[in-house]
Amino acid sequence: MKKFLDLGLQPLANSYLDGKDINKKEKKFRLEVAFNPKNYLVSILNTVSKEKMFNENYPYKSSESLTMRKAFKQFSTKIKKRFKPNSILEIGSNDGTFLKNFSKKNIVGVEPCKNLARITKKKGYRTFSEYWNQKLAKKITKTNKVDLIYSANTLSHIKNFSEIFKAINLSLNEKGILILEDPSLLECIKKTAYDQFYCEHIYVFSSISLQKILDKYNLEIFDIENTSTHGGSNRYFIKRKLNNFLKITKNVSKNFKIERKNGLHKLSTYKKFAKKVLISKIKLNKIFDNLISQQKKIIGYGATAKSCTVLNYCKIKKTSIKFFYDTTSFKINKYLPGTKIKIKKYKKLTIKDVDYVFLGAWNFRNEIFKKEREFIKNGGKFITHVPYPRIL
Ligand code: DWN
Repeated sequence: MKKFLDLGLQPLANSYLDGKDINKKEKKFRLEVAFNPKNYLVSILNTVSKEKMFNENYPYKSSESLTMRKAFKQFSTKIKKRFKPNSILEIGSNDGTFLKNFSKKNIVGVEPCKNLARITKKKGYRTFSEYWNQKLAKKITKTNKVDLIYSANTLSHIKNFSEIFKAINLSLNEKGILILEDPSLLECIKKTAYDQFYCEHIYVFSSISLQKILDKYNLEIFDIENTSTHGGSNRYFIKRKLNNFLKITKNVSKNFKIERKNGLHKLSTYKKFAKKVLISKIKLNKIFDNLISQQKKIIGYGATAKSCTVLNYCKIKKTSIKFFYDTTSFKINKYLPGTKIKIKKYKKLTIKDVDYVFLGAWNFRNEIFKKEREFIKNGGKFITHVPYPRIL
């Protein structure tokens, strides 16, 4: 493993603090990112146990953004049309934003965070509130293997992917399809989106690295879609190597080629990226310093896991950002880890209350700008750090 980036001491990204805990010492870890020249995998070096991150207090709900609700709905329609699966398993079903687009008898969810699993169970969907592994795979699919397994923004969170793929191989029909969706390493590098790295994002995959992993489990990518979700993601369509019924599309070789052209197989690319990250930090600090010297009122929008990395790495303090707005019930009236900036229940932005807004949820910029068009029309401004720090 070749270390190329040090994002400093970081708290756990989704560990929002209660008011009573604000003076307690937080657990921190060194967020370092490395490249493996053998399998091209990019991963963080120091990991946190899954139980500390994904438990009954997990605050992130996919349903909080219209963009995600729409994306899952549209993709569900596509799946039904293209693959006509009779049985589906979703690994990491969160609060059921994808799952609810299917009939209750056709889909099963796996979600270790009990607070989220409870939401889908209440709606009548069969949900196993456990970590995905071979034991669970045997329990769920003992008699009937499934036609399709879908997992979005989950594989990147699991250190031991060997167990994941072994469990998938146990559960999937011979002609079954596995669809994985995760942030694209290429987009992360292109956009200097270093905030894709935090405790939960153990890996940020490229298609060339994912195929190297899949080789070990006799699986192969037969199609790839590049999507705009979460700042640029890849949707990988995967089959068993022995299944010759599905042809490998040109998108696969196209993605491999583009990634190699952009040097995702070379350490030098990541070293260049690390230099850009440092420049990004300096520029973002300059923007904040300048606005603060003019006594502008700055707040944050979207208390994301990603913003934990940015704020702690750039050492942006609670004196710089008054508070964050967020729509998620689990986050409201809590404090951001590390910086201890308060999170308030979302209210429409007005120029009377705010001058500048730091876009924590930059990946939902279009949705947010649409919602806040009055604020923008009246001269309200946003601060973003992606693809480079600037005022919008
Ligand atoms: O992989 C992960 C992704 C999918 O979700 C997890 N490890 C954790 C989480 O990461 P994140 O917190 O960076 O995700 P989002 O989806 O960028 O978070 C958006 C946040 O912004 C949510 O807390 C909801 C909030 N929000 C808001 O308050 N108003 C979002 C929108 C669109 C809004 O209009």
